[in-house]
Amino acid sequence: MNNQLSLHIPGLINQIKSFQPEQALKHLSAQFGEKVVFSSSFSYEDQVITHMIATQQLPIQIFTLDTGRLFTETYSVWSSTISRYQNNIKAYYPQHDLLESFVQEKGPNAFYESVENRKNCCYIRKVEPLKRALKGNAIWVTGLRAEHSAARQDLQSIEWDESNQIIKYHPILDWTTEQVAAFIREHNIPYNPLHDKGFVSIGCAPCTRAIKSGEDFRAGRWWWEEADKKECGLHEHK
Ligand code: ADX
Ligand code: SF4
Repeated sequence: MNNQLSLHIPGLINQIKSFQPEQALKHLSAQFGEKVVFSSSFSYEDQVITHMIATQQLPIQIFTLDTGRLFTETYSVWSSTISRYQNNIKAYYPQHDLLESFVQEKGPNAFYESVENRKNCCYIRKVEPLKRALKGNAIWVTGLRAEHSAARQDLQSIEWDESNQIIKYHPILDWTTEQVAAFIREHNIPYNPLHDKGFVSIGCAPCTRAIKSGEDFRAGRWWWEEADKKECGLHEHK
């Protein structure tokens, strides 16, 4: 932690500790202006945060990482979100030269063949574009929730991201699934219909499946890999 930005963390934790997520987002954007950005994968959680940002007209740039392999349903909820909120959602894409040579060399579904291929695909389609999206910003808002995995239980709602040199803020880290669902219902927020079909954590289509009741929330992500390999590099702690 040698970046000047990280010095804000203790003060911020103190300032927002009694705030609801809506108020905290407002407070952070008042303090850091347009240097607060929010990454949305149009998940249940992300839709809650988009609603909070849009209805308060906060100057927080919402962005998504379009891997090119998302579910059709994800593109539909992206579209209905723009219609509902009339907001601007910036899409980041993989660098075409990196992707072209990767697919040329390894084939379109190389992620099933090895963890190395899978991590390279995630790097090209998500991590590298994420780095461009975060560059020069101060706060990265995410929809991470503690319930999603054991590794996420220990997160703090405000934390320092060493690899991206940015402050991360997870406004609904401690919300339960029921709280998220109730908020979505109450405000009639558009959401990904796959959530009604057993999909909990939704990423790219070839790498996500529905889970059975009682299974770990992230069991449907990269299900063919061992649990300790399942991280895509967006969030370092997993
Ligand atoms: S991942 O690391 O496994 O891919 P997960 O799907 O749990 O992440 O989502 C956690 C948070 O990461 C989301 O709430 C969102 O902030 C961010 N995120 C994940 N995927 C994307 C994406 N494709 N575009 C933008 N943000 C994303
Ligand atoms: Fe590639 Fe699958 Fe990672 Fe998406 S989740 S970037 S398709 S390996």
